[in-house]
Amino acid sequence: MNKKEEFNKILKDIKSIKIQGARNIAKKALYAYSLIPNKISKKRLLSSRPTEPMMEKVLNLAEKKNFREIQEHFEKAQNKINSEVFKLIKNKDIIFTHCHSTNVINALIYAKTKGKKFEVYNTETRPLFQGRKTARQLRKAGIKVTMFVDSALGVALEGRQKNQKPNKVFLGADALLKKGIINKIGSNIIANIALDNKIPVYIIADSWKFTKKQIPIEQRNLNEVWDKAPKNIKIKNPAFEFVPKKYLRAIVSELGTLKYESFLRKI
Ligand code: RUB
Repeated sequence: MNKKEEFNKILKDIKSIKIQGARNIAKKALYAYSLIPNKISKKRLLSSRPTEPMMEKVLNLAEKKNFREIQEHFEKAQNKINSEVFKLIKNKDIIFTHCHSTNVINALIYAKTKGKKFEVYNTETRPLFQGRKTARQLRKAGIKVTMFVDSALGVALEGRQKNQKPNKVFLGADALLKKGIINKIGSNIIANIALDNKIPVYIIADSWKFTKKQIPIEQRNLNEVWDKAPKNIKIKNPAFEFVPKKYLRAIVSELGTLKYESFLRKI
């Protein structure tokens, strides 16, 4: 494959969600940009997933800085996040998560390899089922996983018996904003139900996802929801939603485990 073909393949994989999650997208976009570093390729990459400020951050940096230096940030930040999440997890925890977040999954796997005993509840995350990817990766690492259909997330969070009720929610984020965060559609209702059930919600996210800009919510292809749907049926397929900061216990980033206001001051 020549550079142009490789660039186009990455772009296609980002658009189709084969490469997904803010961190993976930003990492791969940086690599793709290194193949063809010009304004047009930057523009094409940025328009592939509109709700991804981390991708914009790394591509802006790539115009001025050395690629390797930027690349190193991902691992360094993840290591710090891992040690912060390790401190949060207690033995016998049931941790609820949604969609597929590499920041969350890496931290859970790290905690497991360092001996923490906990289990995970997750959602399948329709329409593209990123929850299956999460379940597979966690299971492969030896973590007990129970997956729920999305519409059962209330049941999952409420837990029929005390020992079945999640006691922490870990969500990733695509964007960290002044007033709250943006993450996969469903995150806001999860945060609401968690609050009603006194379950703390932690956002596990690299601080490079922070932006002062207004971030559009990506509307995805309707065929993802219902391929060849009858005509005259309206379908909505928003990929993400906003979660206000009042629902969040803390943000766990490479800057530490911080209350939202402290995180904002630090960033
Ligand atoms: C993925 C998603 C993830 C965030 C954070 O959505 O909502 O929670 O992107 O992920 P999609 P990470 O599958 O539509 O990209 O921790 O990997 O940056």
